[in-house]
Amino acid sequence: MFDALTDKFNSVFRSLSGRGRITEANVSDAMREVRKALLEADVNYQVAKQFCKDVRDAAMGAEVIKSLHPGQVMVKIVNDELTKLMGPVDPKVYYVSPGPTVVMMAGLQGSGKTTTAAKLAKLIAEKDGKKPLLVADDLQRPAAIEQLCTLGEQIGVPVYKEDGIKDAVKVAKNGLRHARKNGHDVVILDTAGRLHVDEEMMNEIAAVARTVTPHQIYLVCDAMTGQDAVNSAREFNKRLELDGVILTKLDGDARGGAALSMRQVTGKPIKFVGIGEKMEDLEPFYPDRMASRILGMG
Ligand SMILES: Nc1nc2c(ncn2[C@@H]2O[C@H](COP(=O)(O)OP(=O)(O)O)[C@@H](O)[C@H]2O)c(=O)[nH]1
Ligand SMILES: [Mg+2]
Repeated sequence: MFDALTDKFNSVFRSLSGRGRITEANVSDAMREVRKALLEADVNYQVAKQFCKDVRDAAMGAEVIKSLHPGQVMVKIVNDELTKLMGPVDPKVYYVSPGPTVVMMAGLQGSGKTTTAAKLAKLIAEKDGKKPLLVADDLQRPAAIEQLCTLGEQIGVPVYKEDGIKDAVKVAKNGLRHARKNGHDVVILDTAGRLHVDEEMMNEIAAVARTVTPHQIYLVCDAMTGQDAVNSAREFNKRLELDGVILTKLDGDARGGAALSMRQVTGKPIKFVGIGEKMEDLEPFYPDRMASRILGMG
């Protein structure tokens, strides 16, 4: 994960530690290298620029230049700034009482909504002792319903579905009713995505959201698509009251641009990350742990 960035940071720190004394110019050179590395990692341009400025300011404030161990001081500063960049975030799922708590998944096609809906159901059933119901509300492709049913079976969570119906608002409403009747305290709605943000998809998902008024809306984004993920998140955020982002496929993301830019560009935190295809491959997101991992200390 993010190997190129880790290597680059480490070589920058090494170059600072290797000197007996460093100058302000050395720090500036180092930050130029860091900025280049961030841009190569597909971090948003403004975010990279601001990040480097913040690190430089903090470094001057901390008098890295006079320090006996400038490399170490810089590691700490960069670690803190990376943590700030991605946080703060509260990765808890909040439940309403009386339930059911309604959680809606939104996102582009292929981003991992269906998989993540099931992963999340498993997580909250096991960790929070909840009794979730998955609702198959992606009615665009028949295979989508089947896919959710297969996953539901695998994790032992029931799936509400209606075959041969195209009205996502109606199925969402009926799903909610079914949950109430059957004592489910959480409802997780899987919805339809498109390949790109378009009006039809946004209208449908906004209509579902208006009808069932979800308590939490998570946007599912594919980390491997880098800045495209961040830009589409910005579009979704204009239309839906997002509570946070679930960044999937982090296991296949060598660069890290989406993880590092998401919070700053969209204003929404990453709440969970997907780190594989298996049902247990969903983790709460902790900015400080991610920062340490990026710096090769995790
Ligand atoms: N490696 C990896 N694959 C994932 C992850 N999340 C989802 N996938 C895969 O991405 C593909 C699309 O996922 P799907 O849930 O069908 O996306 P949807 O169209 O948004 O519902 C599937 O093959 C999933 O197994 C993840 O965190 N890591
Ligand atoms: Mg799907």
